[in-house]
Amino acid sequence: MQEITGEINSSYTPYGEFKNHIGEVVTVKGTIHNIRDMSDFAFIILRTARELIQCVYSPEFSDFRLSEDIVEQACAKVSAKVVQSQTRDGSERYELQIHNIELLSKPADIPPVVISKKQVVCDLNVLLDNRPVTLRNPKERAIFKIQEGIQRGFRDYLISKNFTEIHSPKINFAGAEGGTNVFKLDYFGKTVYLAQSPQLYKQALVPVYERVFEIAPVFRAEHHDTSRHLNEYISMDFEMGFIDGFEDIMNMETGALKYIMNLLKTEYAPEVELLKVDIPEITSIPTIKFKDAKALCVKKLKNITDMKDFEPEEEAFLGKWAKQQYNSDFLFVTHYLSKKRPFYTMDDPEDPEVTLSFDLLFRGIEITSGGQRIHDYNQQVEKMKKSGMNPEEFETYLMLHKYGAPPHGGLGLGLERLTMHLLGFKNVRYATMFPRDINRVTP
Ligand code: AMO
Repeated sequence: MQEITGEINSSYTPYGEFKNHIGEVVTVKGTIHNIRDMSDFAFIILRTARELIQCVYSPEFSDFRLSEDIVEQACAKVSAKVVQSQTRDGSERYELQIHNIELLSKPADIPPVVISKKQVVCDLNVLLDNRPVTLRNPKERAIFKIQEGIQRGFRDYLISKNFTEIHSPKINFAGAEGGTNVFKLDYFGKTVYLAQSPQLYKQALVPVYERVFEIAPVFRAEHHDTSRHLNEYISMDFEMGFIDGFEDIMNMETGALKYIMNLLKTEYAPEVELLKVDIPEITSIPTIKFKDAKALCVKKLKNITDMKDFEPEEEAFLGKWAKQQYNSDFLFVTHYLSKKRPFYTMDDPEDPEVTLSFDLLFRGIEITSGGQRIHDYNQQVEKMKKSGMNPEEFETYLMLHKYGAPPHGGLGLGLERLTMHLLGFKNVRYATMFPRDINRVTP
């Protein structure tokens, strides 16, 4: 009988560890990423979980001989002697002189797109159509390693601030954000909706845990094909109770972003280097009220027709303005118009035309919406009625208010949007592993 002990025999040897094995023959498992045959010797690049390891084949190193079976994308167990050498700039590196290659599997065909060069060069649709393969390219996979770092930073930071991680249902009785962009679903003869956000549930959990967060997919039936909208995206949400004002939410987000950027610089340095990521320096984030930001846009830009919200050009302009004025890649815009914010948003008691809400712009695009919520039952029922909603349909949501809730607020941060702007992409699909948009549900 084979005993399963839970011990994992790792196939991954980080490159840095080779320095402890100079002169020894080591075994590394990986995929043959690239073969460069130089007639009397060859470079064989092995792709492991996070690295490319250069191995050198020469008939002088051992009795092992390369054969036609050894092709790119074959998986192999390579035994090689670690020899210290130097790169052209004089820094130290380790050369793996191949003693043997044991093939573990062989591909049935060559990849449809060249993935073994530095960059995958093809049209966005071809890149996405072949995602399972194009993601193997080191630069492509680095994007989503960075994305892992962002989520991990968000999670670690919030846990350190006593938040509880939750998972709210994605099949719901109503859309949380209002509007028409909800996906309807036939649920055993009843109409239900895919979650637009965890809003109603994260609020319900404030009287339970005070501080909660969730990182999960949400669904928006966006009918238009834009470079920044997806139909399914990952929302990083938090909600916190006993706040003194919505500034507490902005402070928590600023702290989380600082932590995330630092984590990327340290623990994701190889990917940051590979993708030449321009990590923003955050000390503090400036804020501007919506009406003042609008006035700036009206002064500087032509043809502004919508006075209740921003067009993408206005956000782009405000991004540049924040950079020039405050040397900041981020800008909080606060006090959005009441008419433009969802029913759960608290109006400013000093000016009920506006709300205690904010958006965060990063390099000129909205990545976050948030604010203080209504916690008083009568006030919430009143606002729902004003918004044309039937409070009776929201009975379970209103339990939160009816049975006592602290002043609270929170935010939602779009993971793909943040990744997109951090990496300088023009289209959010580059920052989405398997995008879902109006034209795409595969792969
Ligand atoms: P909102 O609807 O503004 O707010 O969404 C919050 C953030 O989610 C991202 N986002 C999107 N990303 C990709 N594709 C989309 N279609 C898309 N729609 C939104 C953006 C946006 O800033 N419940 C509130 C948050 C809160 O107040 O807690 C909400 O969902 O980055």
